[in-house]
Amino acid sequence: GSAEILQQLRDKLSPDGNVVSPRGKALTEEVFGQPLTPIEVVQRICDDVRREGTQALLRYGRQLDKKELSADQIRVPAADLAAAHAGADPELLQSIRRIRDNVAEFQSAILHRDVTITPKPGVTLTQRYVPLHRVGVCVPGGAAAYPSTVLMTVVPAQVAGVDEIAVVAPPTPFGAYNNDMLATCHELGVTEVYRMGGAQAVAAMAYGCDIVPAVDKIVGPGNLFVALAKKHVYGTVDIDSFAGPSEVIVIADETARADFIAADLLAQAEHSPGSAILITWHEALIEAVAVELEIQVAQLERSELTVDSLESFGALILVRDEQHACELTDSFAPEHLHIETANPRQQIAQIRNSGAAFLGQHTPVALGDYAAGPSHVLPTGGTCTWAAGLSSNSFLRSGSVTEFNADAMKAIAPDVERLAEKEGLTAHARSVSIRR
Ligand code: HSO
Ligand code: ZN
Repeated sequence: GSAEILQQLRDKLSPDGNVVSPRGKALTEEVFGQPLTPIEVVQRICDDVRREGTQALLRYGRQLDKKELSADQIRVPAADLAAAHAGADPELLQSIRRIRDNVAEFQSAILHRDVTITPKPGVTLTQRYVPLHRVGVCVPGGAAAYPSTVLMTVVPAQVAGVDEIAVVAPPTPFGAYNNDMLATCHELGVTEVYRMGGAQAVAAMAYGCDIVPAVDKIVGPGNLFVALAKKHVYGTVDIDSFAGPSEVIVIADETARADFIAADLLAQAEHSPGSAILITWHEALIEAVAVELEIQVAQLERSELTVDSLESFGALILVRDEQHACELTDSFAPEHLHIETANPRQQIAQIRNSGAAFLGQHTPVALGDYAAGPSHVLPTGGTCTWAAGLSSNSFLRSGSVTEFNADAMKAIAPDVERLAEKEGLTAHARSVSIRR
């Protein structure tokens, strides 16, 4: 039945971001002396960092990240950033500069611009957009290094005109000690980089402490604890959407190449956990892709993890027709949608929900992950029905500006007075009538 398939697929589509590794579970039990849920753990950490500031930040770094750092070792020294840059592969730096230009060009073009209207003589109404003053960017550093995440968060923020950008990464070889990540920060002109991760880093940026001044918004991906901490501090600061484990749905027809599709599914599964689903109405493609998956997976570097991920969160789905494929995709609202058909615009027109869409066989998702221009920080787990991916506009807030002249004020006054009287707010009414 359709409902049953939907449920099965939903389970596949969202690798469970709520699972804490056995190691993580044992560790938090050791630190807190009792079994706590991830939400409880995050609450404790955030409350402690808010109350005790730097001391709690250092303590949790020591206990959870197993890294003994003193207060003056948390911030990466300017000399270390410069050294990482000086020692970086020159070709990597050239790629980073080209990618920065691609991202900046797109993110500038989509930036909201102030809108002013004059609906009546003597009235001007403006919606203006102002950049946030100070933002914090979380860069992961557990399973792999992500210089690309620095590009996909920092460049949109810079384009928006954010004054101060703080980058935090856990004190690991893939995190704050990763040369490529540090070199990328330096290349982009980021001078504030901190060796801290997890919920404690999020709390430190939200509440501020001796080491890190408080920010206005925290963005960027992270593990479950980072995500829960961002939710916890929302309201004190703004946050971006919930970016959990990565997902892709590939829609393909008889014109698609099985080897390309297999490569696309594997690229997503490689995130492990990463969910990778093919939906097609061309029956022969299912078998062809399955064969290709077998061949290609053996050649990959992270092949074991990738196979695990594919087995748990992968699927090859045969549907009746094109329309069915589009409906199914829409109801899952995937983070990434890749349409490999003869005329992908025909399908995308029927699909409302996807964090980012990639059209045609020459547009693998990896182009967007690394270089095209739109940010790769995207809503996952079906949240793109209400959330948008990160962009330069995520770093603006809007406000209105209203101005009336005397005649225009007198013209609108009766309506204002009438409503104010109805609400029993006579001082409101009087602030208008006194001017007539
Ligand atoms: N697919 C990830 C982004 C990424 N891929 C970074 C490789 N590096 C989330 O959109
Ligand atoms: Zn990716």
